[in-house]
Amino acid sequence: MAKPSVAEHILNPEDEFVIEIVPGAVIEGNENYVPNKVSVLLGFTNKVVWQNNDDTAHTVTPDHRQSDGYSGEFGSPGVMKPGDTYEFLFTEEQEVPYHCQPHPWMTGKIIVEKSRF
Ligand SMILES: [Cu+2]
Repeated sequence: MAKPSVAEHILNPEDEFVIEIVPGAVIEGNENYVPNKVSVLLGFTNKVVWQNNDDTAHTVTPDHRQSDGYSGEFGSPGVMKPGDTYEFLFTEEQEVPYHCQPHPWMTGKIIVEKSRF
């Protein structure tokens, strides 16, 4: 399928949004994805980067299969080792609940919204 054409400001947003997998995230009850529930704005912060700062491997896995018309399938390809990052460019409004495959108590959510400006 051909990629949809996407506005330049959405392809090259002003900022990236960083979500840290914090040290100790592997332990149930600890904070894990920080911040945990985030709204990002198309054209501003729709490029999201997960950074694994824990000393354990983790994943970013959608709760339900999720794809973006431009960027394709969402989710880290396999595990993210300590120090690894995973980035994804969201180009459409969507809600993305996700979790860590080996540690299902680790959960987060991204809400991608249209800018009203
Ligand atoms: Cu994990």
